[in-house]
Amino acid sequence: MSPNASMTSTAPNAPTVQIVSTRPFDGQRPGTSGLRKKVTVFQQPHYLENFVQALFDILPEQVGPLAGQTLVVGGDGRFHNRVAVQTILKMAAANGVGRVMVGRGGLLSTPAASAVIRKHGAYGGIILSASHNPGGPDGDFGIKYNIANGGPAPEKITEAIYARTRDIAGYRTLEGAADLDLDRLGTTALAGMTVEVIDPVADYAELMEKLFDFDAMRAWFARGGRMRMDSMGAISGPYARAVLEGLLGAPAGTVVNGEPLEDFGGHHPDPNPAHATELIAAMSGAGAPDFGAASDGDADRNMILGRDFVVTPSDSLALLAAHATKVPGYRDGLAGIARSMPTSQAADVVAQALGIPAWETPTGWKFFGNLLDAGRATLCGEESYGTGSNHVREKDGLWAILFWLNLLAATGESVESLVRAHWKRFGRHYYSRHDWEGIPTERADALMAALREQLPTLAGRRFGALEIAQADDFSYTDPVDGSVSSRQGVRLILAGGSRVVFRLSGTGTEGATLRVYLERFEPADGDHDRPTQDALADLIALADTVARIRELSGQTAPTVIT
Ligand code: G16
Repeated sequence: MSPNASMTSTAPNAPTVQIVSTRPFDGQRPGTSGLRKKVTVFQQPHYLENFVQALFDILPEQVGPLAGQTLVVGGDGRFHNRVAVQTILKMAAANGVGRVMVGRGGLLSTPAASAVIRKHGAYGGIILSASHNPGGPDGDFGIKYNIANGGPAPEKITEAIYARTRDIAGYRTLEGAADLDLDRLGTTALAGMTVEVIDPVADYAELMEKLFDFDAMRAWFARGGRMRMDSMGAISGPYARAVLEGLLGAPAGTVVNGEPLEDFGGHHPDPNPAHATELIAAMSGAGAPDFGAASDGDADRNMILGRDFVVTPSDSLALLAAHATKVPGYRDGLAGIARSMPTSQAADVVAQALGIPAWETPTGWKFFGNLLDAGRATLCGEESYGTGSNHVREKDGLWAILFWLNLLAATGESVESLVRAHWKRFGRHYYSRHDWEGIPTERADALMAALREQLPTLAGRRFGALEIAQADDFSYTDPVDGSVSSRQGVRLILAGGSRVVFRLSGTGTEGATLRVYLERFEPADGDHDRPTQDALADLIALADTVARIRELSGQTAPTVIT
């Protein structure tokens, strides 16, 4: 026993509960999606433990008694995942949790964790992931808590965790407990807590079979339909292989980079045109497959491609919504469509045509939870390559990919022809996001402050042919629980509906990332064939003029354009 620990239970030869003294760490406030830091930060003694204990400390008051309850635990398999799972298991036992369901190897994709929480009526779950951020010893790690509906904890809970991390003085763990074998399915006991190692894929695959027309998709492959699914060395691999190559009979090799690796095999598992370059190249030219897709580190994001054709996430959401009734799980129609504020308004146009509500929420999947629980939205999506529905409470990469595959199979169309027909019917929202990464935090804060200061003076100002009609800082009042989230991004709304949005990322781990979101609408009978950056050129110039990005960031160009 370490000198700064005290025993509270003394059964001979059994692990005993120990309370370890600790001191608060700065900066344990969860961001857009949990606490994300460099692996080396998480490797500091007590760092993870403090956060987990803070969580266990606040849950009884925020949610209800934790003792005897079931928690789901798993992660995306990145470096430090196994170590962290063992730490959490011991702390869960020491904190009186009744049962933990953990994915084999400590693995669970984010959407699968959500599915398992919901199916088994768990109290909640702990997901270990830094999503699309790079992995490996020098990469990133992360932890987040999901509530009983399977979705990310709302701000009330994440703020309570943060508050607790600031005055934490000790954490509970087990002394004398060996690490558990997580690689064998089955049930073991850990100091009075049951640990059930589950197949990470089974519950998820069963759910997909309920939602999609597996016969039609099987027939699409049998007719010679060709697909390339790039798992980018991350956790979607086992899920995609089981569903596509297993249940749907896609040829072996349809899933590439399908082995989840601790460093993602050196991939930056961020499925967008800037990082999924292997896939973009493979989808080019006459011999390319019909359908291309990729997913991220924890399998909740998706990118959709046709041959020589990239679909924007905003268009993807709108198109899935427009065709939803062709898919078994959505045959009865949609209750509503929700999108994050910076996501293009393409989905709103579809919602209007369908006569259903369109919801606009702040960035962060957690904001969709109440709308889904209340039955006010069925499909949700974000410009950051996230799409999902009420089947779980996370965005779901493979679900979106199967939805597209189901549409290809049901319509006999190609990805490109579906998108072009969509634009012809609803108009096209040209869309791009410019990321300015690695800005020193003080500079980024100063840039946003200067922008906010100008807000009252911007409406009515003209920039060439463009006129700002409205300028504000987005604030959201949740229609279900009335909670208010303010300062969620600066919006410049132009006469005619084009938009420029500025916000700082809440998921980065180095300096600050300024995101500039650009959107311009081209009506149904307009020109849909312009290169995106050309179509947005005047908005890009306006963004730089108003926010003085180059001057205040000290950088000359965006680092990533998607
Ligand atoms: C998370 C959130 C998303 C958000 C994205 C980007 O995704 O769940 O809702 O859109 O981050 O956030 P930001 O712009 O603040 O970096 P993920 O896939 O990283 O968990």
